[in-house]
Amino acid sequence: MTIDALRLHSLQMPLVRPFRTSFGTQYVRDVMLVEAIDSDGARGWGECVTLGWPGYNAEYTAGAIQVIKEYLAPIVLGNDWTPDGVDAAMKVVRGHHIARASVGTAVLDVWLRRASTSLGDYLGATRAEVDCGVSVGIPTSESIEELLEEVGMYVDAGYRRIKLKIEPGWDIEPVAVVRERWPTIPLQVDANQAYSREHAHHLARLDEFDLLLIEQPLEEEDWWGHALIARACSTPICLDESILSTESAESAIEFGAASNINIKPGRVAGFLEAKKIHDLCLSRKVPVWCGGMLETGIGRAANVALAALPGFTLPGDTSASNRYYAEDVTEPFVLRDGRLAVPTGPGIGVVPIPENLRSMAVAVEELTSS
Ligand code: OSB
Ligand code: MG
Repeated sequence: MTIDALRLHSLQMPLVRPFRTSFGTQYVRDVMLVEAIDSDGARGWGECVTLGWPGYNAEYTAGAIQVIKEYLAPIVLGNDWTPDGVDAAMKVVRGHHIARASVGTAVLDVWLRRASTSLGDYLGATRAEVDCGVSVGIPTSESIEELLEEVGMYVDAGYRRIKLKIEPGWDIEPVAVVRERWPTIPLQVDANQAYSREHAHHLARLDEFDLLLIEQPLEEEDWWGHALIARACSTPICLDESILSTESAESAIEFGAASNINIKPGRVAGFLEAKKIHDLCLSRKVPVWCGGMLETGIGRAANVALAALPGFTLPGDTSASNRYYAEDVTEPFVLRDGRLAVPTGPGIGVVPIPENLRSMAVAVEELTSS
């Protein structure tokens, strides 16, 4: 299968409400979709899940587009690929995992569509639907009432787990009031690296609220710090930003820096690496769950297929389309009984609605080998 063209669709999608985390606030999702086209005209899609600025990790959308144009497209275009082959070839570009994942997923999608195989079947999905959680930002007003209102809306919608974003100054109190209002709902928190090692005893105050986990309290590279936090807290520590590969996942587990892992296919450079991390964690009995990056229906379809693997025993940040967007670029993903259905069609199983793609696109660039 030879890839003749990569089309980069840059979209601007207004969020239904601002999403504030410890690293900043998003009002609009600027995201890029990669469309890969092979020499027979077969097409596939991959979502580049970078944010618009380097606040979550070092990547950002304009940088990813640059890396794809300058370095990844010349590797991929005009050559004959298998999914493993293209991911391995792109490793000559250090870092830039999200950019690599977007191209690799688009190529994988073409390949699977040609083989009439769904991504779920290809990865080894064992479920037809997945349990869904929801990630709740810090209210821009910093109002506890507003937080309770938003969480209440998601609980009423049927979400099976609530994740609260925290930062110093917005942690113990919001967690306490949400736990008091919903004494049994599965609850967890995500700090996005906002704390330091000195906060170990402060974070241990969260132990009384029966949380599933505390996600990424410290900086990405602070392995020892996370091990210290894990010793100080009885709540399990989960890593997101720190986990970039199967090797970093194994290091985190062996080192005692994490006892469960958020797998984001973009952050680990693609779905094949995501599956390897899943397989490792399953063999070690380390629970994993599928993270999210405010994906459109394209990224969501693929994430839901991954989340259907047997080791994904915790609900993921795989929420319904209407948690993010009034209108999605694909047919919307709709929550039923707190779950999303795994697409069954070939490849990722969904495509953009042409009219929506046109109206949401702010730029389209076509890269070809000639
Ligand atoms: O840290 O998990 C995170 C969104 C953007 C960047 C980082 C994160 C998130 C979320 C939202 O928590 C998850 C989602 O619903 O897509
Ligand atoms: Mg996170």
